Amino acid sequence: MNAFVHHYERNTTGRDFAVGDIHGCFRLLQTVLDGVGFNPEVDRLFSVGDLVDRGPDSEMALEWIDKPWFHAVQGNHEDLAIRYVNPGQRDAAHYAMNGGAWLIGKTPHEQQDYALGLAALPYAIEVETADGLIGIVHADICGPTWGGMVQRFAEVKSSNSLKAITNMVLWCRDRISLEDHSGVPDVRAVIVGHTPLSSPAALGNVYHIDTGGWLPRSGHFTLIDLGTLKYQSVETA
Ligand SMILES: [Mn+2]
Repeated sequence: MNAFVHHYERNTTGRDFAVGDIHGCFRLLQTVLDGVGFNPEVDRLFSVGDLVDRGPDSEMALEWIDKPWFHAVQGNHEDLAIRYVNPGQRDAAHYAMNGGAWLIGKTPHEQQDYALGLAALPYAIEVETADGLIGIVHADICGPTWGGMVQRFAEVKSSNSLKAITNMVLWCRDRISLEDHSGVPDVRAVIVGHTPLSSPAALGNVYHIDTGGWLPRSGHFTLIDLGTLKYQSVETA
């Protein structure tokens, strides 16, 4: 195990859920959690990343990351935010086009705080469940197996070798666009977001749960119960 991959033991007292891309809709997400009777004392919520950009509450991201029951991986929008704050990579026009106006408008000190907080998130999370290990990444795993990806993360020696992995993990859409049903053999399931769908879709044991909760009118948040792998769609409009 390493800083890029976080591991969680089985939750023996409550439920575990994962949710698709949040994109600055934390208040809406809270109403969804209320809708399933989420109990922060015993339940846990895992996020496939893309906490920020586009929606109205992106500045609440650090507050949510601090919640003891909320555990997120980085998405490509965390990557965009971190890169925007890095002086050598700053491209305000590009980031604004991708929903980053909320961060562009902050002071340099505040921007630094957000970049550090988002960069502390892992790229992958694994959760023990009664029926086996479940992996969570933003877009897709890197390589054919979960264990192989974790091993590659552990062997990272340079920013280039990290980037070779995160290019896949944060950005890749091949599995969904090619309708690849081959799945991931060494885990019970993998949960991903990144590509908004009208309803959640399992390709083999890879569950795509981003139903565009942040999209006005057309979207809604989907939760997946990691115990049962059943979806819970909560209408909030
Ligand atoms: Mn994304």
